Parts: sequence; C-alpha cells; structure tokens
Amino acid sequence: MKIIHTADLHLGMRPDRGQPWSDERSEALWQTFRFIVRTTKEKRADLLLIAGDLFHRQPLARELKEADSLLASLAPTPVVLIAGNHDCLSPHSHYRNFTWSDNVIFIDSPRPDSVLLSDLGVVIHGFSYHQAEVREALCDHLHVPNDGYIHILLAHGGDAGHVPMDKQRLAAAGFHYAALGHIHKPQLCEDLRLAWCGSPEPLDCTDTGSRGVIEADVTRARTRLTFIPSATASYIPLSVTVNAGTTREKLALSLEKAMASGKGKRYYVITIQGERNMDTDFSTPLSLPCPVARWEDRTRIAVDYDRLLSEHSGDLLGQFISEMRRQPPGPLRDRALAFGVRACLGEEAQQ
Ligand SMILES: [Mn+2]
Repeated sequence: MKIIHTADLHLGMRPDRGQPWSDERSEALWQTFRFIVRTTKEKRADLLLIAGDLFHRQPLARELKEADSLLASLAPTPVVLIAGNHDCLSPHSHYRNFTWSDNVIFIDSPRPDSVLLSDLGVVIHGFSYHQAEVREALCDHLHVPNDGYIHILLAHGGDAGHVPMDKQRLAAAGFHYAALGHIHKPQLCEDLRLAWCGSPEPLDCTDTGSRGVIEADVTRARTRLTFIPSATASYIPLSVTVNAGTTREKLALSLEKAMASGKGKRYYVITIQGERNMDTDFSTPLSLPCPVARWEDRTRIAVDYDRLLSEHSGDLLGQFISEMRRQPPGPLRDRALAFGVRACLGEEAQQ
C-alpha cells in the first residue's frame, strides 16, 4: 500500500514574526498543505497520515473547517490524524466537538489506541496529546500481533518532554511502518521501518535543508521510503569572512554574487565574521536582492595593538592598552579597547 506521511504543518503559525514577509510565510503553510493533499491524489496513495501538530496552537473553529474541507476532497481515501504537543486536546479545544468528514479519522485517545481500516487491511495505532508535555515513553511497550494485517504506528514525539522514543525498541515492536512527527528535521530510517517526516515547510531560519513529506510503500514484507520535497521556500545560511580592507560595498557585491544562484523563494541567514576596519559598520544590514531573515555581525575591530603599544609605551594610550589586555577576553573588552583607543587617538585611528 502507498501512504503519504506528513506532520508538523504548524498551520496558524506566523514564521519570521515582525518581518515584512511574515504574512506570506503564514499563507505558505496552507499552500503547502494543499500541495500535500494534491500529491496524495496524484500519487494515488491509499492513505494520508498526519502525525501531529497540524496546527501551531489550539485551532480556531474556522481553521478546523478549512482543514477538514481540504481533507474531505480526498474522499474516499482515508486520512488519519492525531494531535501533537502544539495542538493538544486541551479541555476547551475545538478539536473536542468538531465533526470531521467521513474519510477523516481523528485518534483522540491519550494512550495508544487502534483503528482498523478493513478495506486496506491495515491497523493504525496512535494517540493524541491532551497536554503540551508527555514524559511517558508511550511507545516503548507496544507489540504488533501477527494477524495478517499491516500495522502502522502514528505517533508524535521523540525527545525527553514529548514521548521519549528509542528507535531500536520501536523497530523491535514490529510495526510495518512507524509514521512519526515532532522532530522538524526529516529523518528517514528505512531499515528500521520508521521515519520522522519533518515539517513540510521550514518554520524559522534555523530550519535549513530540504523539507518535504514521505511517500511510504508498505507491505508486510518490506517498507520503502521516498522523500518528496514540498517547501515553497528555503532558509539559506551564508557566512562571509571580512578583513580590514572590506567595505560595506565590497561585502554587498560578494553577497549579491552568492545570492544570484538558487531556485525558489529564498530567505538568507547571514553571518559576517572576521576583522573589520574601525570605521566600517557591519551591524546595520545591507539592502540586498533577496530577503534577509537574520543578519548577524560577529566581526571584531582590527587594530594593530602591538604597533600602537610600542609607539605609545610611555603615555596614557600605552597604559590603557596594557591595562585592557589584562581584562578577561571577549567582545565587550574588544569594543571597550577599540573605543578607548579611538578616543585617545582621535582622527589618527581612522587612517
Ligand atoms: Mn511537536
């Protein structure tokens, strides 16, 4: 049977909050959801699995309605979903009184429960979070019966605060496939018949690398996994090392060159390092052809302290440099040293 496995869509989230493109990122999450539904249709998959955190927080009633109408368009193909830590079934959650379309099955039990899809000869085992944290290793003691059905685990977690999981133990439980969510970086373990599909869209600037959904071809005998990229955008880290001769315009030219290649909507995560001239400021982001999600200036001011010290050994500047060099090293000391030297030298320091 063919399964499309997704999780961690985080609908309702506003990535890069405060940035001018934040609304666009928020809308892209729904766009990717539509892509996943379309892919399920186009691949003629037998089943769509959503392993938690479909929503970023408690879903609004209208958001549930929208999600359900999209999933209903797959009918009669079944969709099975669970709630994760972000969209857990809190006491007043709209999940609790929502009526899903006939082809959508929500496993709401807080402990592993199972659903038989007799047409497909498959049993889905799953559970939903009822609070944001579940420290119990709920998957550790599961065991699959040898009853001729295909058994699939649908679970959310994998870290200490969210259903700790041991991959070997999970593999030993005998599931023909474990469709997992919560870890946003995709992790496919075909030999162990398990995978975290990751978030299908990057959710912040640390989510670098490819994002997608998993197409799982599952029989009782074997499981094959294919990664299908789904993201509308990507965050690209770009690190540039400058020196005392680098001006802002020189830096802009090299960044523009680096940005010229690449496909799709790209948001850059830029780090400037190395030493800069005292008069050059890299802390203010440059205006560039692609949006910059994060700009980090890690440069230090380049001053030839040894030369200054030998030239000013008998005066206040010399004393100041020697004294500052006895302080614990770090960016604060470097800045104080640079400002002090500049104050002592006046214009001279700028040459
Ligand atoms: Mn999660």
